[in-house]
Amino acid sequence: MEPEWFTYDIVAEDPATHARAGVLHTPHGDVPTPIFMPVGTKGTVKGVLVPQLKELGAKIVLANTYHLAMRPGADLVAEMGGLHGFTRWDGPILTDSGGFQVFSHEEFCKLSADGVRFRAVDYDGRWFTWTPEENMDIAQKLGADIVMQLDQCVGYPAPRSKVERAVDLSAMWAERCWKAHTRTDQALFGIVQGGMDLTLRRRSLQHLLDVGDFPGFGIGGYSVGEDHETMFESLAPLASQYMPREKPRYLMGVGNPTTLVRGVSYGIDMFDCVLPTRTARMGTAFSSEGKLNLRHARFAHDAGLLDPACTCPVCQGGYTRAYLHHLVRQKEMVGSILLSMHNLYFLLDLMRRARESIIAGTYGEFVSRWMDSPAAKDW
Ligand code: PRF
Ligand code: ZN
Repeated sequence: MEPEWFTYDIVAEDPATHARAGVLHTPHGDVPTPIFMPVGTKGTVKGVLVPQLKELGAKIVLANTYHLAMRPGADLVAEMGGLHGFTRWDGPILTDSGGFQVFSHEEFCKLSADGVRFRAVDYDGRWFTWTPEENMDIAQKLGADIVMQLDQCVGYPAPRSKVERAVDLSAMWAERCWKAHTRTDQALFGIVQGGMDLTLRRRSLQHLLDVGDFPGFGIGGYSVGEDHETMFESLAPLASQYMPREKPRYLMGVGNPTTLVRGVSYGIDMFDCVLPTRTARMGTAFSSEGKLNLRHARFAHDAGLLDPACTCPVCQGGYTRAYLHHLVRQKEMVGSILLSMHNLYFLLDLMRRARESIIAGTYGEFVSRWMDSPAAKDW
């Protein structure tokens, strides 16, 4: 059953590409699409406070069911008013199932008929078993606006038989998640798997369409070691020709600017990735000139702004590259914070401008301009 308040409106469709601009309505507010969603795995976007996230223009943030189930535990979060009450972010929240995290330590992960048995290697190393029903129980206690089904993500390259098994298992889990999920103020998204094979991708999508009327769809299993062209070979037709037009499409765990720009042209609506915040903590910034590594000695005497073309609070605040270089070299927290803010803004603003150009009917030109710009060369 589709929750009555969770609707997706398409506002505009670009005439030259498959891009669309829309609005996702959730109990904690509207989300304009296309959108980039900052990642707050453990209940905080690393280094960025809620008022700053709002100032940057974040409309929805992610959290992770696996990490929060380990620490502090779903019952504790529920006791504190769910993720909204606990974290003080009062806007829309999406939780990923944790399937991806569990399968990322393949040697400590066993599939059983009933679910997945895994070792919490990031925590105390204990063994846990999760059924799809238990996973949904945790997601419902955390109380995000959008929750993802439990799925199996396969790396690349992988034998076809392995990808096929993951498609079948993810389909079975989709059905069990669908049946176990009862909160009507929360939308459950199915996840399309199938590796780089369009036939398997279509099979996975068909399974989901057979299970129920999911209010939206994740596209998992990309950006797992393949190059960009390999990814788009199956992703482009999947998104632009086969996924239902009237439902939001969420490309999971992909955050480099050029992939966002191209993904939108194939009809992707939502993205998330740790890239902006993780690279920021290593001293790397997105910019209109391409990738900048602020640790580099060439910035030591650079009195210029981080990115003169950027309208984020950091670039507008007048911070020089020399200062950022110093902070990053000295491992000062504020260096990570300022770069995280700039990088998040860069992707949030990129999607905001993409949306405007879709509404203006000029997204094809937006893509060409981006691909020809120095910003595109490193990503
Ligand atoms: N499944 C889930 N989360 C994910 C992925 C997936 O395949 C990916 C793959 N890029 C990122 N996050 N549940
Ligand atoms: Zn900036």
